[in-house]
Amino acid sequence: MPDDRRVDVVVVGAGFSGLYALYRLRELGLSVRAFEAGDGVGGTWFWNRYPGCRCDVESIDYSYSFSPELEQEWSWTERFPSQAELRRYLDHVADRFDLRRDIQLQTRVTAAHYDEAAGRWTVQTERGDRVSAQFVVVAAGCLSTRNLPDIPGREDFAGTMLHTGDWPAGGVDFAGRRVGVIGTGSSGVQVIPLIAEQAERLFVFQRTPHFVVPARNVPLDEQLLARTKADYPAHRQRLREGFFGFHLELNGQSALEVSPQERTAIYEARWAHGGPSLLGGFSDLIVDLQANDTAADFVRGKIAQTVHDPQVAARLMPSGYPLGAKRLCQGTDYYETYNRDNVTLVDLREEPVQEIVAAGLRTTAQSYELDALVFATGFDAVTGAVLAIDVRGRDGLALRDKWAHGPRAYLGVASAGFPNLFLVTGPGSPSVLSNMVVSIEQHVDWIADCIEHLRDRGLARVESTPEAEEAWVEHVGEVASATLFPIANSWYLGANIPGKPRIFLPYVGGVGAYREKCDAVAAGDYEGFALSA
Ligand code: NA7
Repeated sequence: MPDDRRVDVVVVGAGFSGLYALYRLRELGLSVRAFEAGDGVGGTWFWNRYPGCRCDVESIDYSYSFSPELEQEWSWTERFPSQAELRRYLDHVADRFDLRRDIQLQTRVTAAHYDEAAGRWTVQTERGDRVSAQFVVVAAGCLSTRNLPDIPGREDFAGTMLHTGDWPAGGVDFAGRRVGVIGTGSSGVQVIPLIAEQAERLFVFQRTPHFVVPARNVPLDEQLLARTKADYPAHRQRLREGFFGFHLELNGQSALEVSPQERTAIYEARWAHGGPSLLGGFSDLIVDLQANDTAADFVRGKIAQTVHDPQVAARLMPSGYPLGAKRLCQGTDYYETYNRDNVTLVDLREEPVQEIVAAGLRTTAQSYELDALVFATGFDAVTGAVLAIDVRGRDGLALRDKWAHGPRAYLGVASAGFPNLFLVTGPGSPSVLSNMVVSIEQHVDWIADCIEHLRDRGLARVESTPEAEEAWVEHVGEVASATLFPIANSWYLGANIPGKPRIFLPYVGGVGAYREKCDAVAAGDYEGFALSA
C-alpha cells in the first residue's frame, strides 16, 4: 500500500473515546487515522440531538481528566450537561488538541481483516478507503447502533419518522401536529415532556414503565465549579477509585435495618436532591429484592401523588423488576406531563402494536392518527457497533461467528483470535454501568501503555489467551449474578434486541476494582495475553 495508506493505528469513531485515543496514541509518536461516520465529531453527543437530550452524569464528573489546562479553561454551565454543551466541549477538544487533521468524517468503517503473515490489519470503509494498520482501536460507542423495531408497515408511514438517536440537525417543529412516541426509556423520558409542550396531541406508546427520578438539573453552582477546579486531581482520583466513576453519596446501611419513617426520610432527601442519588440510598438496593422493593414502592408512591388520573398513574407504575435493574431514568416533569390534556398514554401491554399504516399506528384496540412518529427505542448496546463491522482475525475467524452465542473479551478490551485489536469499553468492562468518560480514559490509557510496552521491548503483537478470556467472562457473569441486574429484561442483557444472546454485558465489579485488575495484568507482563515479535 502507498505510504499514506499505512498507519500504526486506525481508530474507529471520533466520540469521547475515539478523540482521546487519537490524542493519546499520537502523543506516543504513532501515526493514527480515525474514521468517523458522522459529519462532525462527538459520537453519541453528535447524533442524539433530540429536544431535552442531556447526560445523566454530572458535568464536573463527565469530562476528560487528561489535560489540567482543559479542565481549567472549560467551564460547565449546568449540573447535567445538555447535548449541545457536550457537543461544544468535544468540538473544543478536537480543535484545542488539533485532532481534526487525522479524522476522516462521513466515513463508516465496514471491515477490518487481519493478515497474519504481515501482522497487519486492513481496514475498509464504506467510501472505498483501504488502510493498513498494525493496531485497530474500536472506539465505536456502546450506544450508537440504533434499534428500529421491525413493526409491520413501517415503510408505509406517510408522516415524519424519527429516531431519537438520529435526530435531524435542524430540529423538528411539532407545532400543530399529532405525534406518537414509542419507547419510555431514558431518551423517551427526556423527549416526551418537550414534545408535549409543542405538539397538538401526543400519544406515548409504552411497553414497559420505567422508574423515573427527577434529574433536578440547575445552572451549575459557580462556587462548586471553582472548588472542583481547585481540587480536580483529587476529585478525579476519587472517581477512578470509586464504584461508578461518578460521585454518588453511598449510605452504608441496609434499607431493612432502619424504621419505615427513617427510610422514607432518606428517600425523600435523595428524591429532592435528584439525579441518581436515590440508588445510593442504601447499600443493598441492587443486591436484595426486599430492600429494592422499598425504593420501588417509594417511587410508585410518587407517581400516585403526581399523576392525577389514577388509571394513568397505575399504568406508569413499574412492577415485576427491580428499580435500577433497567437503567434508572432521570426526567424533568416526566410524570407531570401525563396531567396535560393533550397527552395520552397508550399501554402496549393492554393493546399491543399491530401495524404502522400511512396515517398512523394501529394497536389491537384502535387506530391512532399521527403526523410524526418518534422511535425512542434505544440501541443494540455495547456489541452492536463492533459487530456491524466485518471483523476477521487469525485464520479468517469472524468476530460475528466467535460471538454468535455471546461476546467473549478479556477485560472487555481484547478478544482471542484478534491480535492487536482493542475494544474501548467493550463487553465485560464497566462501560455503560459507569461514568463512560472515566472508563474510556482508563481503557485508552491501558491500550496506549500496552502498545508502548510492545514497542519498548521490540515486540509487535498482543493477543489475549483463550484461557484468560474464558476465566474473565465467567467472572463477569458471576459478579452480575450476585446482583439484581439480570432479573430485568434490559439492554444490559441484550434483551431489547430480538435474537441477541442474553449475556450480561457490563462488568459490575466497580471501576476501582476493575482498574486494579487491569493494572495488575499490565504489571504482570500482560498476564493472560500472548506477546510476540
Ligand atoms: P432504552 O432504554 O433501550 O429504551 C427503549 C424504549 O423503547 C423502552 O421503553 C423499550 O421498551 C421501548 N421499545 C423498544 N422496542 C420496542 C418495541 N418494539 N415496541 C415498543 N416499545 C419498544 O433506550 P434509550 O434510548 O431510552 O436509552 C438508552 C440509553 O442511552 C440510556 O439508558 C442512557 O444510558 C442513554 P422495553 O423497556 O424494552 O419494554
